[in-house]
Amino acid sequence: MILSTEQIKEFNKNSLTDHQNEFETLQNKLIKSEKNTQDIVKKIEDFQVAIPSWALGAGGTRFGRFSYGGEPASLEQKIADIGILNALTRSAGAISLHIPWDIPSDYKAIKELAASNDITFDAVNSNTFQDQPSNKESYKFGSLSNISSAVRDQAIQHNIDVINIGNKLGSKSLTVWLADGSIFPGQNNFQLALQNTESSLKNIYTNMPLDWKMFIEYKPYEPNFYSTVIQDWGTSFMLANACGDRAYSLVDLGHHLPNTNIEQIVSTLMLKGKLGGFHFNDSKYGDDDITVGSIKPYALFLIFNELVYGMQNNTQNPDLAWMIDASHNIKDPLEDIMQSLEAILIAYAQALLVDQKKLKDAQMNNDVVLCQEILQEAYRTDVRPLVAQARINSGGTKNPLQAYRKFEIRKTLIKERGTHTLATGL
Ligand code: RM4
Ligand code: MN
Ligand code: MN
Repeated sequence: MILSTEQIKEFNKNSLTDHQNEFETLQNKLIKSEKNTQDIVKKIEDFQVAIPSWALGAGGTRFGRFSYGGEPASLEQKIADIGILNALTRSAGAISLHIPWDIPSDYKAIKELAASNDITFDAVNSNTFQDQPSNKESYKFGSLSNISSAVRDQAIQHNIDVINIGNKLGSKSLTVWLADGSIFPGQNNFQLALQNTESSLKNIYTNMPLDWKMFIEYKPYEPNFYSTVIQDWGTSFMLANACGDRAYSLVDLGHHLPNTNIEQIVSTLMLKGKLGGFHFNDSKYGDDDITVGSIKPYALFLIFNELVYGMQNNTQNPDLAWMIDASHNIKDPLEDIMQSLEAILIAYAQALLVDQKKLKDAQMNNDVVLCQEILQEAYRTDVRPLVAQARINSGGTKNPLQAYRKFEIRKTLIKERGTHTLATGL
């Protein structure tokens, strides 16, 4: 299903006057506080978030999975879904492939399909947390950290294969997330597991093309419940440093123990020029992978405040690879992703409103009350007209979710694909 520019323009027409009024009111308010609205809108327009190839079907838990009609059954259909998201939002201009769940069969055709949907290939993700039928060795007791060199070699080779696949598509980065760890005390020698992981990662690193980056993701627990080899940002940072200049840490919002100060982690990594990738989702208890901003929108804003500060001040840190890493158990995946995209752009826009200069002055005067006022002034501003304006400027819809329902996209997808398709992924 392809959405035409005319359809989108026609849809926007209905609410354009209301939108313009809302936008102008906000613009006038922001001018009074010396904010450059055009500049902010342009920044929102430029913000592109990759959609993972494994998040377009219904997700599940270990207790079950409730499928969704019209799920994409092939990589081609997944790209078509992201094409729809991108046409409506203009902020989902990339796909992040998970290998081996989504290995292209015809590279030329896949590249053309992606290009015709204005989609680029972002980081490729390796998978050494599941055994594949073609694997000789098992990852039951770890992959890059395994005590057996045969298992480690297989996992290293898989990552090299993933790099080669990504390279053919124009990807420029590899994300490594390891499930490696132990379920019971005494099961692993921590030092040996870490040493093995470091040497395996170094091996993969030397096999990356020179213009590639490696992102090392961390996570405190799950699927291992006692210890995880790359459990936190410190371990990821240490490993990235050991690998070299083009290795970075990756922050996934759900990969922290409850109440961790993620904004401070972001700030530290950016100061050290080592924050490379970012996975968005939200959670209440663990790696829940639910809709961005659905549980802790203020925390998301504080994180964005540090991201914006870092993007403006830390030239030592590269441009970040943004991705939504969420799972959709009971919502239409495309609607859920649009809600996440909206939450991301709202938090970004709010963070762009923070008066950095005033905040610094207030900090220098130890005016704690004023510091909080400055942050909350930005957070409490309804920035939705800025986000809508950015979308309209770049050819998207004023309200993607409304448009999606108005155009009855899910109904069309079910008609095209059937009710019982199944997407690859978790
Ligand atoms: C992990 C992690 C990775 C993702 C897998 C599917 O928990 O977040 O980024 O690739 O899930
Ligand atoms: Mn992740
Ligand atoms: Mn995760």
